[in-house]
This record gives sequence, structure tokens and C-alpha cells, in this order.
Amino acid sequence: MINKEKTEIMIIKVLPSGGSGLFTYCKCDAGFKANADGECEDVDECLADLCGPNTDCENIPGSYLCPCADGFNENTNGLCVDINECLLDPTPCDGNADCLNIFGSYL
Ligand SMILES: [Ca+2]
Repeated sequence: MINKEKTEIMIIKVLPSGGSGLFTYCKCDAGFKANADGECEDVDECLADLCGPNTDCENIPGSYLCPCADGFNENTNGLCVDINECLLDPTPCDGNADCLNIFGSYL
């Protein structure tokens, strides 16, 4: 995604002639980086594996999200832990079946 919004920054730059001048340049907003054409593109943070275990990283413009993967819920410590589906009421299994909780799912 291209973000057309850039932050204009005024800098004082010393010229080779020894003088100095006031210049404006554009700095990409947080979560974006300049591409070869000088446009600000979204950084895909999911490529850097920034989310914790048992999460599905979701890249969004300017940022990223770390929702828990299917079969996991966020606990009070902010970690994604296995859901014991067998303890849910009602249990996802048929009444005539035994429920077996496994990591990230159930049988
Ligand atoms: Ca992003």
C-alpha cells in the first residue's frame, strides 16, 4: 500500500560551498518506508515475525495486529493459550462422543 501522506520536515543543511540553506524533505510516517520511487510504502511487519507464539500476524497499513490463532484465546498475561474445547458448554462434540482436547484443537 502506498501512503501519500508524508510529514514535511525542515532541515538546515550545510552546502559544499560552505553556506547553509533551509531545505524541506519528506519523512515517511511510522510504519511506512520509502521505496525506490520515493513513495512511502507500508512495512509488512509480519515478515519480521514480531507476534508471539500461537498468533496469526495480520499486516495493516502503518501497523500490524497479532490476533490469537484459531483454537487459542488470549489469557490475562496477553499470551495466546490453547482453548480446552472439551470444557465448553455445550461441548462441540456429539453427546455420544468422547471429547479429547489437543493443542490448538480437539478430537
Ligand atoms: Ca504494516
